Amino acid sequence: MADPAGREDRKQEQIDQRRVSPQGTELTTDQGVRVDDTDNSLSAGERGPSLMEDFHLREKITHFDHERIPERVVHARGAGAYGHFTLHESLAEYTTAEFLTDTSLTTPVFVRFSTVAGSRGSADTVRDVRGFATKFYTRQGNFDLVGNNMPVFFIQDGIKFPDFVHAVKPEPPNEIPQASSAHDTLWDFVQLQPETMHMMMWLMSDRALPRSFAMMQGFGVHTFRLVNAQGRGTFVKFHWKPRLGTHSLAWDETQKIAGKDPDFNRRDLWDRIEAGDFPEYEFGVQLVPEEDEHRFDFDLLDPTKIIPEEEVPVRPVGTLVLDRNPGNFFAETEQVAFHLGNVVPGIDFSNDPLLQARLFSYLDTQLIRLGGPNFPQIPVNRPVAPVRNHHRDGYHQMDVQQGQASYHKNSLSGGCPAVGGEGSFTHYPERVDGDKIRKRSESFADHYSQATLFWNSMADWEKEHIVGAFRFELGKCDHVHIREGIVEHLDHVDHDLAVRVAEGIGVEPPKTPVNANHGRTSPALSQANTPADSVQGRKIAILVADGADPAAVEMVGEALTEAGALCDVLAAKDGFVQAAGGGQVKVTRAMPTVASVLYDAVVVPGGEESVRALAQDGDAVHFVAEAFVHCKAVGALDAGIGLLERAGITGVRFADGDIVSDHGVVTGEGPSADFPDRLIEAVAAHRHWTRDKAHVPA
Ligand code: HDD
Repeated sequence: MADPAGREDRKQEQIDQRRVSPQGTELTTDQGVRVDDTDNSLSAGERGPSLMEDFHLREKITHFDHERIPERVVHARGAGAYGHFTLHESLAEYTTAEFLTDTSLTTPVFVRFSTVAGSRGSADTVRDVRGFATKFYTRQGNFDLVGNNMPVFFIQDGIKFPDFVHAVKPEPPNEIPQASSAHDTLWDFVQLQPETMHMMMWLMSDRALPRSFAMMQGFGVHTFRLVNAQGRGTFVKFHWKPRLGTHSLAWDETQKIAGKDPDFNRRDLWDRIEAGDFPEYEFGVQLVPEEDEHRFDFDLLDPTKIIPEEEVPVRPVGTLVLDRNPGNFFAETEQVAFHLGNVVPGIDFSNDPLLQARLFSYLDTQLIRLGGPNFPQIPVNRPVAPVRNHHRDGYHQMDVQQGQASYHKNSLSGGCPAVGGEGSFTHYPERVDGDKIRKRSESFADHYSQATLFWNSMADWEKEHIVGAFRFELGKCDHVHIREGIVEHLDHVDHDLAVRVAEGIGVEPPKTPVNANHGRTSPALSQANTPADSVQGRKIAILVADGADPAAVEMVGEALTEAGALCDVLAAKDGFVQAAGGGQVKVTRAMPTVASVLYDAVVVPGGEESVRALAQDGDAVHFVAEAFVHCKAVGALDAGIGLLERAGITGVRFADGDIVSDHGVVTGEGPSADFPDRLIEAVAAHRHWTRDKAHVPA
């Protein structure tokens, strides 16, 4: 059935049927008996003991006692949203999956983004991989693409997953540190398991610090297989590319946000959707014919390798838009259950040993997490395709199954449900033979070439951030042999990298390179090459005090809002400030309730008196200095330039009659209609990483 917007959304209807609203209702027990008092226990006299007979008290407390379920063993912290997937180009040549072949369909989806290592209550902005899991509610059943924001993984074989997770999680004696890889056990694991090196390069890069879930790539990681109507298989890697480009926070900023607003990414996702600024991603595929399986200098089955986009281009075929927030975090985001084994006809697996282990793990973990085998009946997990089988009973059975026969084959229900009709899932009949062995394939042995490729592809500022991250993380390791071990591995990746890291952590730098750098690059890997042309959803702070220039506040606010950004006028106190020349300027937030790290840019409008007051306010001076150090766009008009000087900003050119935009610092004198445009350009560029900032204390 079509929804008012004219697109199919069976999933939304299905969820809506289960929504429970308190509007216009009376409080009842779980048995539907109306309650007269839920504030006072039943007691023997006003000051007497409570009575066992109080069934309402006991029911209320019992339910409360059982409200928590185990958090996910990894990816515990997450945020989700509904949306829809549309296909622009049919992949019928490669697959029979209807949602990838019929361009007239709109497929409802639920996406959950997550961090990996931290607990449910940990901060959003930690250095970590982000999960990017998508449930497509297709007409042929659910397809789950359970990916990450990095295209490779730490290990090659799933049997190592418990070891890896034990190493990265807080250490056993004291459960420290929370949601952080900067500790001995993780790096001990890494130095003894060099297949991790490629992923560690990604983890130490800015990819681990996304500005927004709407500015994050997604990857299916493994090589999967598409199967077409003739039964022909084609290897495939799945990609998500954000319309807003891939952008990251500064490391120092992430740590401060973790205290100021631990829900930073979650809030950003929620607010964007509420504001109608819907996160959007392009869905792309890299296709490799089966006869080309061995044409690469790595094994397609090795999940620590990418197929460089320059070798096999990503073919954009569809769009994902997230346009609806869930109505209840627990019911939807917490209870959603992804499983790599949820595939539809036309999509199949490869023999990647990590993928194969995952096929076991997801179903298994949901049994304990969601309390039994009927979790697929939870509204967010129910497919929109009809479910008919002989599964029966179990904890929390929601369906009232009819009929005498709960077995196949039967004659009592007319042989139904029947099997093997058109559109059934048929496993790809890949021929497999070999000895029963425990042995890693030789084709998985090169652990460094692609780590080098990643390093070579980085801009200088990205390299600086990576070196800084290694120094920070290894600097937190108490055991010198672990630091030394990592430097040794880094020398296999790149000599310069190893030397720079070693110099920061008190380890003897390697004298000569272990091996020559192969010199290859893949420009697609660098965030320097990502789209940076939109201010959509960017947050701008405008600092004012009594005497602010109201025309400048209005000009900047209107232009940026028009361009899609969100502007907050900040002052020492909430309410209003007096405008220069009379009138008032409305304050959106009091400065002590926010911080520069929660904004993408700061602007100081003119007004002599206002700027004099701001210059005496440590919060305001720090606000500007910190935004500058975090390489954000900084704007100032007229007297406002004085606050930039007061904040110690030097080394960039300021306005001298004309508007000047220098490394994202945009200044202007006199009334100028061009100022907002230059500011918008500076904000859209995201960050001005090459700015000289070491001299500014913040
Ligand atoms: Fe996993 C959750 C992604 C390897 C076992 N994984 C989980 C989630 C994501 C990923 C996004 C969160 C899903 C959600 O939002 O509910 N996992 C990956 C990727 C991997 C990967 C991209 C490598 C390519 N995972 C992996 C391995 C195993 C697991 C090798 C075990 C053998 N993953 C799990 C799990 C989780 C999980 C224990 C925890 C909670 C859950 O499944 O539902 O089964």
